[in-house]
Amino acid sequence: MTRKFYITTPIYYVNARPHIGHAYTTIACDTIARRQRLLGADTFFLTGTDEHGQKIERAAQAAGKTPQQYADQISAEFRNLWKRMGISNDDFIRTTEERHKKRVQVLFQGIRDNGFIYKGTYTGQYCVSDELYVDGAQPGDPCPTCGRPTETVEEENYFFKLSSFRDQLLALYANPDFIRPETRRNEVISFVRSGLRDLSISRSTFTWGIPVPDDPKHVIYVWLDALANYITAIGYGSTHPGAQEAFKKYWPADVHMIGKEIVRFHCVYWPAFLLAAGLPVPKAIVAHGWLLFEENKMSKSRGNIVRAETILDVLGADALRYFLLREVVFGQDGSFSFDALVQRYNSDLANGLGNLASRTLTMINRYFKGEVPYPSHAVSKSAADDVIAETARTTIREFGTLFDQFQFSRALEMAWGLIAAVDKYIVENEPWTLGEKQDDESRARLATVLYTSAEALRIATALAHPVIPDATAKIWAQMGLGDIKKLALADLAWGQLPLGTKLGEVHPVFPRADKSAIQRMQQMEEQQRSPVVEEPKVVSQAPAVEAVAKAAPVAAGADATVDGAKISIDDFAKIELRVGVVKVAERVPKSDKLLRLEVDIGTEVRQVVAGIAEAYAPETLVGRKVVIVANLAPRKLRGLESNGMIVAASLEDGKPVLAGFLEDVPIGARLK
Ligand code: ME8
Repeated sequence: MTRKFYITTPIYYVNARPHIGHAYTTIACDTIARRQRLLGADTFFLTGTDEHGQKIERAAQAAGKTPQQYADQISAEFRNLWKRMGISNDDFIRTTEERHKKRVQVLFQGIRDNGFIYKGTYTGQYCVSDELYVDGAQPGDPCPTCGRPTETVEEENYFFKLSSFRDQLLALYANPDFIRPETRRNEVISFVRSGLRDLSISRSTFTWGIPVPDDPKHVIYVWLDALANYITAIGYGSTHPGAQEAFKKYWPADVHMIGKEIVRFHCVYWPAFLLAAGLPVPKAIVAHGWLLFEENKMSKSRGNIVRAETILDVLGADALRYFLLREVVFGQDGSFSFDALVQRYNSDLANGLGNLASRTLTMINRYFKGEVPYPSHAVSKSAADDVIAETARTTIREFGTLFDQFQFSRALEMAWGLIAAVDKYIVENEPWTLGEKQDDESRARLATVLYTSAEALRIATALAHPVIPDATAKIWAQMGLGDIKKLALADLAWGQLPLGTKLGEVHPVFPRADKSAIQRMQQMEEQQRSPVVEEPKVVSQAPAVEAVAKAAPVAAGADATVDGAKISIDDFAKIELRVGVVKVAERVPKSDKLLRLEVDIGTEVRQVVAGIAEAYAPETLVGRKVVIVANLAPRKLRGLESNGMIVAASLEDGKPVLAGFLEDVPIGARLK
C-alpha cells in the first residue's frame, strides 16, 4: 500500500499582505511535499487563510470594507502569490468557506457531547493582535507575546476543560518527535507542567466568526476555528463519503509546520481539542524560527517586511527558495538581506550548480556531439573518479537523513559539497586539454571525466529538485532526461545516467546577478513601504481618553500659504526642509493623536511631537525617512518640546500621509 504524507502550513491571517516570512514556511512545506512525492508518498499539502475574529473585523473596519470583502481581497493575494511561486499545495482552505464553517460546528458539538465544554463568565485580559487570552494579566498590562496593550474582556463564554488534559498532553510530549525542535518541546512541557486553566472558546461581543451550534449569540474562538482547518479541509465532519474517505486516509497529519510564536496554540490547545473530540493527534509539530529584517522579526506591524514579489521579479522563485533554506538554520532565527541573497545566488546558483551544468553539458556537446559518453573501465580510470562516485553515494544518503530531520541548510551544504568536488575534479583533469588530443587514451579519459561530471550533476540536480524545482527541471531536460517529476528519488544511485543519452538544448539557468540587482530590489521595496492595509487600530475599552490635542504639529493642513497668496522664492528659502530618519517612535501618554519621535537629520537627532498616531503605529515609523521642517521655532506639546515638524499630505478625512521619496536619499539632504 502506498504510504501517505500530510503536511500543513499555518493558515495566514488576512489582516496583512503576504511577505517572505509567510513565504518561508510555505516554501519549507512545499519542498518537503515535493520530496515526499518523489519518494512515492501519496502526499497532501495544505495551506490557506485565517479570516475570522476581532482582529480581522477591526482591520476591515479601518479599511472601510466589510470583513468578507476585506478577507476576499487579502486571501486572493496569498493564493495568487503561491500560484506565482509555483507552490504545489493540493488545497487552499479559507475559514469563511461553508465547508469549513459547518465542520467546525461539528467539532464543537463533538467536544460538547463528550462533556468538555461548559458555560461560565470570563473576566480577564485579551490581546486582539494575537487573539490570545492572557492569563494572570491586569487591566492595562501589555501582551507578553507582542507587547501591545491587552483589553479587558468580561462576558459570558463557553469554556473548554483544558485543565483535564494535563497528563494526557504530557504523555504525548514524552515522544521526542511530537514537538520539534527540542527547545520548543521543553518550553511546552514546562508550560503544561505548571498547570493549565480552562480556556474560553467563544466570544459574544462581536459577530465575525462561526456561530456556536444552538447558541448563535456566541461565535467560536478564532483559534479553535482556525486550528480545525487541518481536519475540515480533508473532510472531517462531512457527510460526503468521498470526504470521509479522505479524512480517514490523511489524518493524522504527519507535519504541522509553524513559526515559533504559535507553538502553544498548536502543541497545547490543538491536541487537547482533538483528544476531547476523540480524534487522533498529529504526528509532529515542527516550529521554525523567525526571519529577521533589519534585526527585528519581519512583520507588518513593524513595517519591516520584504515582499516575495520583488525577489521573484529580479531573481526568480528558485533564488528565494534556495536562499531561505540554505541560509537560515532551520529552527533558529535568521536574517534576511538583499546583499546576502545576491551573494548566495551568485556563489551557489550562478557559479555553483549553474556553472557546473553549463560547462559539463557544453563540453559533451563539443566533444561528443551531444551524447553522454561511455566511461572507460580500463586504462583511463583514475582514483579521482572513484572519489567522486563515493562522494555522490554519501551525499545521497546523508542529504536524505538531514533533510528528513528538517536540517535543510546542512542537507544543501552536503549537495553543494558534491558540486564543489566535481568543479575541482574538472579543473584537475582538464577535459579541455584532453579534448584537443586525438589519441585513443585521451579520448577514453575525456569520456570518463565528462561521464563522471555529468553523473554527479544528475545526482545533485535530483537532490536539489524539491528546493529549486524550476532550474533543476530545466537542467534535467537539458541532460536529455525528460520530465524530472517522474524521478524515483528513493532509487537514486550512482551510475544510472544512461549512456548515449542525447542532450537537449543547453542554456544557462542562473544568469549572474550584478550589484544593480540589490539596488533594484531595495528600491522596489522602498516604493511599496507605504502601508496599504492598515494595522487594525487598538480600540481601548477604557473610557474615552481626554480631548484630542488640536494643535498637533502635523504639517498636514498647516497653512503654508496664507490664504492662497503667493510667496517669493526667498520666502520659500527661509523654510529649511530636510530629510531625516526616524530613530525612535512612541505614543505620547494620555494622547491618542500624538507620537513622540526622535529624528536623525544628519547633524543632530531632533525630538519632534507629531499628531499622526491615528494613522501610523509607532513601530511602522522606525527606520522610515521623513521630511522635516528643521528651522521651526520649538514649542511644547503635552510638556514635550517639539523641535521641528514632519511634513505630510492631508487627506479629506484629515488623515495625514507622510511625505517620502521613491529614490534613496541621504539623511540630512535639503529640499529646495
Ligand atoms: O498566526 N519569520 O497567522 P499569521 C518566519 N492565523 N515566519 C513568519 C514570519 C517571520 N518573520 N512572519 C510570519 C497566524 N511567519 C494564525 C495561524 S494556524 C491554525 C493559525 C509565518 O498570519 C510563520 O509560519 O500571523 C508564522 O507562524 C505564521 O507566518 C504566522 O502567520
